[in-house]
Amino acid sequence: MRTLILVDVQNDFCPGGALAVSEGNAVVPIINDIQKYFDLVVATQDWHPRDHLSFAANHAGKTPGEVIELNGCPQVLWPAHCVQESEGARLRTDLDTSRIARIFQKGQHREVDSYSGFFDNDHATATGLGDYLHEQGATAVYVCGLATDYCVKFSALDAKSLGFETYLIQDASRGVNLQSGDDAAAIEEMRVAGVTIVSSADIKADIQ
Ligand code: VGL
Ligand code: ZN
Repeated sequence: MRTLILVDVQNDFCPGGALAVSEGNAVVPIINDIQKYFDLVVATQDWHPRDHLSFAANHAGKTPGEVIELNGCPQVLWPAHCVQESEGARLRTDLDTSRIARIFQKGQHREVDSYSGFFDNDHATATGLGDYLHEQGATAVYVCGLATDYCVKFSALDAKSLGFETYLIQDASRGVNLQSGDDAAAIEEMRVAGVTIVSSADIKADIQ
């Protein structure tokens, strides 16, 4: 059973948004084009309270890009983004949402970030996505969206460690690239962990 996981295809991660990913909007038509090849489509949504401690503005004297320690974990500080109920937190309006069976929100706990769609960064709290996919009989999981070097990567690594046959759809994802090359390094990290790297063209060719 093939499942597509759409990671954080939200306004704030696209050009003009608070934490814009270069060409973030370019993933939308690619994703719209491939959804029909999957038995199940789910999405994740970064969904932070305004006082979230991953926001630089919530730490005196800190600026985005700095790294602090949060609950014993290194935490990159970000511009305020994907604040619950804000326009920036909405899924892109050009994303076809008609086949999305469920949306899993993450990053709601003020004191811990949640890059993965499956767990908070400290792995203490699950979002329910893993149990849901197991209940639905998902075996192969295809991950794409924003951003390759953060939420897409951690979602794919968790999918793999939960026992799913895991794929990254490379051209349907884009990276933040705080440092240039972060996206390529993330792809290599996923590959080494056993994630298979594919393109949207592979998906169409396989099933048609
Ligand atoms: C993300 C940084 C902070 C992502 C979310 O969706 O990749 N990155 N929050
Ligand atoms: Zn976030």
